[in-house]
Parts: sequence; C-alpha cells; structure tokens
Amino acid sequence: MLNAKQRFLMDTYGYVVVPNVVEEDLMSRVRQAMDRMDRELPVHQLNEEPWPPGKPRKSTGTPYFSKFGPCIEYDPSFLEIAMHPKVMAIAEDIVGGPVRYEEQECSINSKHPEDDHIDVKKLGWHRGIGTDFSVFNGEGRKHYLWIKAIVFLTDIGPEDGGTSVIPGTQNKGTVEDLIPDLEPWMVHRAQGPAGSVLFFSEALIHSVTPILSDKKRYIMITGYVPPFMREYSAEDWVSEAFLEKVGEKERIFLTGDHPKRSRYSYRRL
Ligand SMILES: O=C(O)CCC(=O)C(=O)O
Repeated sequence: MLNAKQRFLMDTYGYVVVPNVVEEDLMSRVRQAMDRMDRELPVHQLNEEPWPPGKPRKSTGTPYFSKFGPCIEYDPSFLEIAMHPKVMAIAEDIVGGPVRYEEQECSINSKHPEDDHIDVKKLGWHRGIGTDFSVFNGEGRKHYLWIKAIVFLTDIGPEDGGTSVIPGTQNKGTVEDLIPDLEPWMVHRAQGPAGSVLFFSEALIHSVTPILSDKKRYIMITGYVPPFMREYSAEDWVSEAFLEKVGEKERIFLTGDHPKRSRYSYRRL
C-alpha cells in the first residue's frame, strides 16, 4: 500500500518511486535472463504479418539499446517479477481493486557515443491513454485505470537514463501543445537504487532518456489494468500454450478471468 506521502506524489505528479521493493536474488535472475534473451533473439523486422500472441521479441536492437516486448513468456522470473507480492499490492492499491496483466517489456541500455547532453524537446514523449478516462474517484481518493511499474534492476542516478516524465500531465496537456515550449525544469527524471519501482499512470507523458554515464541500465516494465479493460494490442496477449502451463492464480492475473467473479464485479463489495 502507498503511504500518505506516496499517494500525494502519485496524485500530484502522476508517478511515484517506491524503494526497496524487489530483492537482489530475483533481480539477478531477471538480468541474467535478459542477457540471454539479448544474445538469442534476432531483431524483429517490421512486416505485415501479425505477430503471434505472447511470442518474445526483440523490438529494438542496437549496440546501445535492446528492447524486448512482449517478453513475459521468455523466462519464469519475468512472470515472478510481474506478480511480485509487493509490486502487486501497490499496483492494486493504485488501480483500486484486482489487477490484470496488460503487457510486459524490458530493456537494456547504455550511453550512445554521440549523447553528451539531454535536449528535453527531442525526447520520445508519449502516453498510452487519455487523461479523461484514465482516472476515477473512489472512497475519497483517486485510482488510475492503466498503470505501469518499472522495476530498476540496476541503480539509476541522475546521469543513468532514468525515465523522463512531465509531472502533472496525467491530468492535462498534450504532447503537441507542451513539447514546443518545454523547459528542462518541467521534466523529472525517475531515479533510485536497484530494487526500487517507478509506478506511473499511463496518462502521464513520459519518455526513455539518453544515458550520459558509463553505466548499463536494466529495467523491467509491466502494465496493470482492472480486469474489465480490453487488451491494448493482440501482440501483448499471452499464448494459449503459456496459459496451460501456469497455475490458477497466474491464469487469473494474465487473463482477468476469475472463476467466481465477473469482470464487472470489480469494487462491488
Ligand atoms: O525506458 C524508459 O525509461 C521508459 C519506457 C517507456 O517509455 C514506456 O514504458 O512506455
């Protein structure tokens, strides 16, 4: 559960970084699986063919940036980190009820030789959901319908490529209107020691940030929604073969289908 300060930060800025969430043993297994995936998967070439649901893919692959998604089926530690009890408890607290898995991506990045400063106007700003329908009020507080949790698998300091966000944009503002006049002080960069988790509303405008230090950054990103929301894209669905291999608790999380509760019984206590 978020404490009062963390709830204040979430509601004011649209994000919060919670320290000491994930243990080193699990992070180490996840990093090793990511390194293996980096060696094994070729870079996906865009073509017209639909991508099979859940099949792990390297969507970006340069010497400085490898991004994978979907990835949850690649290694058991990926589902384990998505369902980490502390991460799930905070995700449910922010969303306001049981959560369904929405998507999972992870990335390994390091400094590009040409990056020596950050120009905030040139970052890859985006959001996944509009401000109007990404939030609801319940029992005196705000809840967010689509959130992401980014687990820092390595320490992230000021120069280490922490996710850039424009605080407050979970409530208002558009990329088109804000970016031409954006100034560095309007941007926060999420930082914290390994094991911290950045939780944010997908309505918050955010971006990958160039790394200026010589540190390699590993992060795991999982999206959470209430069970009644539809999947963002067919590629993020998990495969039937994967669902057959997991237990009931995992299947409920991955599909949103509960044997005893309809999807819309959410929050009907
Ligand atoms: O890599 C990051 O820091 C940001 C990831 C991102 O932009 C996203 O999850 O949409």
